Amino acid sequence: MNALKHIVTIFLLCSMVCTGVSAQNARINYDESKVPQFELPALLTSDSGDSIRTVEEWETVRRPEILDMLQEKMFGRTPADRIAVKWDVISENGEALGGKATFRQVRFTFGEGENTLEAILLLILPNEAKGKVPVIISYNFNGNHSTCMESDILYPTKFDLIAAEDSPLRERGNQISRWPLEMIVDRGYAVATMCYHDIFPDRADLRDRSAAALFPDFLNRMRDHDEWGAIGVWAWGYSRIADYLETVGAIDSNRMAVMGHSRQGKAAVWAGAQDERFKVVISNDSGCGGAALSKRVFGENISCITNTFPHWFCPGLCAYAGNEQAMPFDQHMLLATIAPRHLYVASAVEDRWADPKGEYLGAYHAGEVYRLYGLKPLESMEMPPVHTPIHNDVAYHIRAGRHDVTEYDWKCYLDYCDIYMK
Ligand code: GTR
Repeated sequence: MNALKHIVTIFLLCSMVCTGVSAQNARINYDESKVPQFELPALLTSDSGDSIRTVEEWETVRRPEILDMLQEKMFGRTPADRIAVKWDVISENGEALGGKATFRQVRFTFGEGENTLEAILLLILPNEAKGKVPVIISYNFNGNHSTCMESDILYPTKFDLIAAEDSPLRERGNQISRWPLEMIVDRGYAVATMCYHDIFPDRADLRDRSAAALFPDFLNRMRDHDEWGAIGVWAWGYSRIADYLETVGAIDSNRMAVMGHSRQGKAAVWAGAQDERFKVVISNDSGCGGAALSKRVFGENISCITNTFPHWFCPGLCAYAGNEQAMPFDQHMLLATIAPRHLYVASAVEDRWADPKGEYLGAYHAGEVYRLYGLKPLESMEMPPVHTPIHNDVAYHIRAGRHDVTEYDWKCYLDYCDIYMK
């Protein structure tokens, strides 16, 4: 009898959870005709109501206001404190990729004493280079070992928290299709990649194992409305990788690009917004909280993202769950803070969850600031056809297929970097 009661209870609980999930899914809009009328917050009007007419006014008044608002209401505040970082080269293989590249693994040790965190960077340098090379910095999801077949590439430092003993994530090259390293190296670029779990293991309960826990006052700040979330910490990590690359003789640190896919694309644009060393900033399918306009409420929305990933943003973002029209900012403002540096937003046709049109419009509306600099942004509100990249100072493409990073995406990014970073 008791067993029966348990079964009934479990069944009832399951159906409650499922109804919750389907009720939430029912609220996801995929119908363009149901996109609400919305007004985007003005890029070129200051908080005190003044028009911003010059680059100087933008740089001294409006851009800092926007960055401050994004810290307060979306990503949380990046701590100003500097923490110690030590770099140790742990291996160097000059014969990687059939002799085309040198693979260097570098251990980053953040912090000192008891409270430290380790991360491993894989730096891939083209062997055929004449002089210093440009570099593309990009996190990977499944570990450095997932990007290639080289046998000596180490697992991420906190892999045991993320991947069980028999997990397919442990297979070498399990995301190799996202990393056409030979093509990138052949075109003269270095790649610097690190597993994002090394910086913040991507689970709400693992915050105390992340780089955030190295900062003073970490525990007291945890519930502050503007305490930084994982995306902020990943963005901070991108900058720490740039610090190291500035010390590498083979790298031209004036030509550093940051590229991220999806959640790492959100982190890439936030890193690009805050750190002007990134000369090209690439958002691959970054969607909600990245390039896509939130006020369209198409595909993933603020309610879903803050519920499913409570650790990604600052707690204050929850104020806009189901209430996007009250947001005093939108993603075109985030993208505009990257100007006059180069911005590339890319989408995939089947990736409706990320709202390709919203991603395009985010980049399009950022154009107002690029125009202030005399640069050429996206010129039409209409999206280009599939596989027709626009490589203006602000760039965009949409390709066929699903949420992913493909060789086509990389080829487009390299073509763009050839124009603006070579
Ligand atoms: C999804 C999430 C998106 C996107 C994606 C990813 O589940 O809802 O915002 O970040 O994950 O990172 O692949």
